[in-house]
Amino acid sequence: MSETPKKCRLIIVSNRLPFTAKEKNGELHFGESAGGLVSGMSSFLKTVGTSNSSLSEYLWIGWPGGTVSEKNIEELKSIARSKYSSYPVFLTEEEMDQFYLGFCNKTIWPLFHYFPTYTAYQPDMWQQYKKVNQVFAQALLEVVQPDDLVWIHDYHLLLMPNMVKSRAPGALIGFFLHIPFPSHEIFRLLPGEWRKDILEGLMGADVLGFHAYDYTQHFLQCVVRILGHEHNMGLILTTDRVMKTDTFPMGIDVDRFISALDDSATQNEIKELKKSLPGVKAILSVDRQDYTKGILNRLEAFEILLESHPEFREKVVLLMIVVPSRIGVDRYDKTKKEIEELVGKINGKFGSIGWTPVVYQYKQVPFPSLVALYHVSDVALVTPLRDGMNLVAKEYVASRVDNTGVLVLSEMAGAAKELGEAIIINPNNREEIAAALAEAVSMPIEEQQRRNRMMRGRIKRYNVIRWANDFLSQLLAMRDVQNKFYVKLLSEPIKTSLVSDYRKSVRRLLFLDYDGTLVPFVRRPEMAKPSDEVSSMLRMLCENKKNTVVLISGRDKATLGQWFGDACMTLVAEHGIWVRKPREEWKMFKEQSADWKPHILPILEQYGDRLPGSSVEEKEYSLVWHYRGADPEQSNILAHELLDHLTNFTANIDLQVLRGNKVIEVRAAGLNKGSVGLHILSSESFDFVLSIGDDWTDEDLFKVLPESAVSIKVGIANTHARYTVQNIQEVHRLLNAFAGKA
Ligand code: GDG
Repeated sequence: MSETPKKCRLIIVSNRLPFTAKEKNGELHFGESAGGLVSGMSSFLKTVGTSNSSLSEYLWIGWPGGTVSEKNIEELKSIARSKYSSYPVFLTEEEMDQFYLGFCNKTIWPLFHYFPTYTAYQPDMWQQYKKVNQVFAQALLEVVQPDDLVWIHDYHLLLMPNMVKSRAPGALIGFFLHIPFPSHEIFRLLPGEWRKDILEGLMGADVLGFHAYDYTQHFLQCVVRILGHEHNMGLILTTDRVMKTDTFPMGIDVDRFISALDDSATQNEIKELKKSLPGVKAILSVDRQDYTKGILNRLEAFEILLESHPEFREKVVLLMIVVPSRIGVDRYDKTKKEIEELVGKINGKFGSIGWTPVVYQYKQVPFPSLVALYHVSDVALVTPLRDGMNLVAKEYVASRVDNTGVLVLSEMAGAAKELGEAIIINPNNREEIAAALAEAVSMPIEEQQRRNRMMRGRIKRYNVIRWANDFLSQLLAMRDVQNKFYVKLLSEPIKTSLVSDYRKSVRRLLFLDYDGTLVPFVRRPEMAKPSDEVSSMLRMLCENKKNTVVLISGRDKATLGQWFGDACMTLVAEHGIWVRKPREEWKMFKEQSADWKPHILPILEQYGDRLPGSSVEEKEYSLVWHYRGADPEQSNILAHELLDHLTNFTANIDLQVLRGNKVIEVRAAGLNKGSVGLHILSSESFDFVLSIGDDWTDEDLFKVLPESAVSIKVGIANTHARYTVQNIQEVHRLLNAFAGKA
């Protein structure tokens, strides 16, 4: 009988909890808190604990919406737990304001929505942002248990995944960003330390989700350019971790909108609305009051429509709901004023006794009224200048149960990727919006239905429950993906037994690669000189008479001779072409010819000239094109091109062309670290053989070593080595333990 998979608990973390708790006269008062995330997640959370769900229960962590005094903390915690399955994060209103109205909404929000001129770069705001992220991380650490799934939401908590991962490495963490992730050109406007911390913060997640493919690509582009990590189909392997990025367009709870239409409250609203709109077509506009939503552009476009199409006067009404938001941020207060002035201007210019062109309401309307508005409006006008997704567009389409109605939608909203049958407009072009409105109000019913049928089908299929399940199943699947990579990790017990085997042995052979194994990579290879720590560690290993230490590298013999000439170890240069035993001269391992070099060198030099930051290294019997210092995206394209070029060129010559870690190397075929390593191994009888390396060239050696040998790859990857370690520091720890300095 197959075993039923164990259910786990879900922990959601977001800035705000799904309820508010405020103190009045020393007493706690509870209320509901609204918003797209809360309503979307609430629909999904109803499925938690049911027989179809892989989740047993959930806990929601966030700020409850007010300052709570010491004496009420326990009561709040207890009600939060029992009534709302929540765990509150305690911050005062003042701290929250500095955070939310500061870095969140004066830096991240404008910049990520492509408003660099509205963006503030204030160090004190950044400090507060870091501090609040720490407070949230701490709250999570107080409750998280080993098998929990953690799902952190949105731009307020960009640093949190890494803060949690570094203190609870076993926790499975998902992160979803509800706003756009901007292109590198925009993201790089942040000061260096901030952008690095933000990317590293996000990379602490095991799965990182975005609404749209473009945002995922932008993030990956920033990661490669700023942190230098490449990806493979969204999977990023750093030396010590594997994480994944993917696109999950958020859906809505379609049934909630459909069934709300049957409620008497909604029906009454519909009746009232219809009465107030006799013989006119209604155009609906609903958003939070935010400069990203393009409310002004929308009004200007409506003005152009009335100007250029007098036949629509007295025949159309713009129902404009603007929901108060982020009051206290200057930019928002200013936008509100501008909207109200323009509404006044349009109504003054075109209005008549029986007709108000723009019916403007600055308030949050109750849910039944919202559904009624969706139902009676002939057109929904959604024109954000940037929007992560935009749920209003989806909700309008969902509420049109007879498939009538026209959606005019900005191409800058994530939703436009899924709702291609809408009339798609560029929100910066008022004339285009006005033309779209004219088309919308005149569109034949059959055409409206044809378009909506397709969109509704899609929205129903990929609803909010499917969205959340998709995200969480990918998160759960990450355990297996990571295990494949982590299975070889050198654990403490294995390390202890290796050290014990080492101490018991009497003839030891140690193959050590240099760059990326003993010292980190640097931009210019000549700068990777051994540190005092590395030199003294090598000296201690060499001075032990039981050890034969072989430094086996791709470097040229001049550099190795200069750095390690005095050490009593064997040096192998150019990946096995040259060998130098202690206190002897360099000898060629196998006779080589360099006749081919003049033919290949100009090709590499041409690529060196084409790609700034790349360079050509000429060794005696090999040539290398290095591109670590070059633009990562351009260099990837050119590296492919060069590989192609060289592979064709060398088809009939006995050469090998190898792509390594930011290098392409050309050298004679049939010689590698494996062949020279085996030769040294067979020269004596050893009872302890170890090989450590980080690169593809070390795989040649790992592959051919006998089973009794210990091979260790630095960095997580698919490898022939028996074990992996996560970084250079671990190599140092192991070698120091051998040398008795653990
Ligand atoms: C962020 C991203 C992304 C609006 N007015 C009223 C009301 N609403 C509800 C709507 C909708 C939600 O609020 C707004 O969601 P949006 O997606 O349109 O926009 P943001 O608030 O900016 O949300 C956005 C979203 O996160 C989800 O990831 O799509 O891009 O910016 O559900 O129905 N609800 C009620 N009265 C109103 O007056 N009851």
